[in-house]
Amino acid sequence: MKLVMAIVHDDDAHRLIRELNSDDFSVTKLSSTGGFLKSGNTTLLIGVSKDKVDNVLDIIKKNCQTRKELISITPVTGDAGFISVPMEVNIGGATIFVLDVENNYKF
Ligand code: 2BA
Repeated sequence: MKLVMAIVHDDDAHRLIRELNSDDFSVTKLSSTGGFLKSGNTTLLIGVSKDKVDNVLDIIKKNCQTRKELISITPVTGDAGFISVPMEVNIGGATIFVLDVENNYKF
């Protein structure tokens, strides 16, 4: 068995969960926060048999878009005092980790 851990944009999460559930995949949704942007994102835990991993990855790929966001990085000193410098950040459609599951119990 494998555990697919997918970090996705909040705006994609609802549709993605619906698509996964409609294909009979169980999903646990965790509210998470990106360490860099410090804004909310969604982490999904999906336990699946090894042969279904590609199926899950396809569904995630189809339902998650890449985005660009403008952020202000650490202020620097300018003539008018501290100014913030805008920086464009590419946020991936989904960041995915696939882990081996040693055991899976349900009590
Ligand atoms: P954040 O940490 O808020 O990062 C958001 C986006 O900011 C990242 O998009 C990346 O494009 C950029 N970024 C992150 N760290 C950076 C840095 N030190 N310098 C410049 N730009 C930086 P993604 O790579 O698509 O990541 C989206 C979210 O997925 C991340 O949100 C984080 O919550 C998670 N994530 C990404 N890679 C991870 C990893 N290796 N381990 C754990 N979580 C990860």
